[in-house]
Amino acid sequence: DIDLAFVRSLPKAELHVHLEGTLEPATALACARRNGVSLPWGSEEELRAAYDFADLPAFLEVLFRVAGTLRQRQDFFDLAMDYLRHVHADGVTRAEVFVGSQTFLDAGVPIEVILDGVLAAFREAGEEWGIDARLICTAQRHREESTALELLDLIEPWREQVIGIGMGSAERGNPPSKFARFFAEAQRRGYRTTIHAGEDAPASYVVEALELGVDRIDHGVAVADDPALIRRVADLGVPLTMCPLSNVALKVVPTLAAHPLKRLLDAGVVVTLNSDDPPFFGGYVADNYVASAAGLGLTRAELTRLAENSLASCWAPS
Ligand code: ES4
Ligand code: ZN
Repeated sequence: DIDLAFVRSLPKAELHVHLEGTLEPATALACARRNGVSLPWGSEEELRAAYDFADLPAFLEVLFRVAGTLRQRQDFFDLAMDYLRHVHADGVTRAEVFVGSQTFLDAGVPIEVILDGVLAAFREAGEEWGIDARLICTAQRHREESTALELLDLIEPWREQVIGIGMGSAERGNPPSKFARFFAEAQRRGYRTTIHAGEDAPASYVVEALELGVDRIDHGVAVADDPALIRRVADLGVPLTMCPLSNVALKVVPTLAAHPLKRLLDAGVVVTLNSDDPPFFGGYVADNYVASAAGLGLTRAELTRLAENSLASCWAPS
């Protein structure tokens, strides 16, 4: 009896969403045309047909290609407004949003075009809808650590408008320990930190992530494979920003019924539900609540707890 109306009625935060991963197929094609960027997909149907991913690396290849169509300040502004309009209607009152600038910097987009476009939309959405949107700058782990450190220097003029630093991209072979100096430097500069861990790699990557002293763990699916780690994450109270529809789409779990989020919640872990890259994985944050409830038999009380966890796990002051 869990319907979208009930989930929408719950005040909630979204803490794991990649802004470039919210780009809808039709918008991407329009950006490509307007900005003179060539894509291997000519129509919305062709593009949607490419959203059939074998694994995380296969998805990232498509994502970085699609995200490469964003070039102008207006593209970033519109993308952020479209995302915030959507989740405001879904009952999201606070959002802490990842922006992976390195993809755009590679294409020659200046950092101020990216950050000023996004931040202007966050301000306007706050004024229009009362939603509190904050920026988390993410670095990509398939690159050298030095490039992540360069990103910290590049965003220095925006330090007061950046709530934290995160890290994504191809997990296996790029363990958290590769970025020990980067995370120490981000923390020294006063940022909160998070890292994708235990999505496409084993529990040992989550152990390494905890050793970095991060404030949240993105995904953390593999925590469920290690009873001692479940206890440690629960005792530390480090939130997991889980993304069930993403995990099914990228074959991290076979079905929603097999997702460990309920088991972790029952064990006292601070589990939150999020969308990751909504149009790529078949749903926004409210859809993740509804689908998880259907797959795992979650009660209204459990969904309420998940929403409360999300608000309690925000970095921005309430
Ligand atoms: C990701 Cl770098 C990045 N962007 C979007 N989704 C992701 N999942 C893992 N890394
Ligand atoms: Zn993610």
